Amino acid sequence: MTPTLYERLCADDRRPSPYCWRARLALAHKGLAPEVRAIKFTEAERVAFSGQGKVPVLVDGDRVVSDSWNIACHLEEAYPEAPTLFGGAGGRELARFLNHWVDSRLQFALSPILAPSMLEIAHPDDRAYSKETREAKYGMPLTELRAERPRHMEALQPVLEPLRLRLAESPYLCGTAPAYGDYLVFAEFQWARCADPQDMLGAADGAIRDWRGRMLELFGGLARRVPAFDSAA
Ligand SMILES: N[C@@H](CCC(=O)N[C@@H](CS)C(=O)NCC(=O)O)C(=O)O
Repeated sequence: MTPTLYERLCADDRRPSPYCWRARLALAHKGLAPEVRAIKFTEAERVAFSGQGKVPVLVDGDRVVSDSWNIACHLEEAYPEAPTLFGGAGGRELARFLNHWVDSRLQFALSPILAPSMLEIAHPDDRAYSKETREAKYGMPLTELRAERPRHMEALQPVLEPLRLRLAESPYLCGTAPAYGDYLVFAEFQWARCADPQDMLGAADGAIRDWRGRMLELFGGLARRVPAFDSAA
């Protein structure tokens, strides 16, 4: 039975949510092509059956799984014959650590850069909600946050350093082939690529750029073929 994935919908059919990209890529890694149902921020009631209001939500047979990490763990357990996402118990623990690093460092650094762009690509029905919640989060109008972009781009630089070092020595974060650790990190760049016309990477980031290009080609160009800005190709 085909699984169903609920994910975020923005204007012009954009799908920027990094959490949802983690799930999309994890499903593809397991050879699964879900039916995707995209919902607006103001349609949280459509996933209320999962006991919460956020996406991604996966419905796989009689299982309803919310939270991208829970989805990855479910897929690893439910599809043991398909390629592994974590490479064993130790790999899973390390991926969980990376999940926390991405959420608390990489995403934390990207969020103030991307928040004003997210308002620009918000679905028309979600604009008021997006403006109100994001301005409350940052404590300032998003126009003022945009003016601080150079400072936030500078703050992003040390956060990218572990990626520069790792990708200078290996084609993928997880080694010779991509796995969940790659999807965790790549999903953040895919978020940026879907939301913002300016590339987040600079002159020092050749190795990250090359890896991002390889990630865009995976699974028949799954991530490349969605509406996005070409500057981050
Ligand atoms: N820890 C969750 C976070 C999920 C999450 O925050 N999803 C966003 C995707 S856009 C969401 O639904 N936000 C709802 C909101 O901000 O109102 C995960 O890893 O899946």
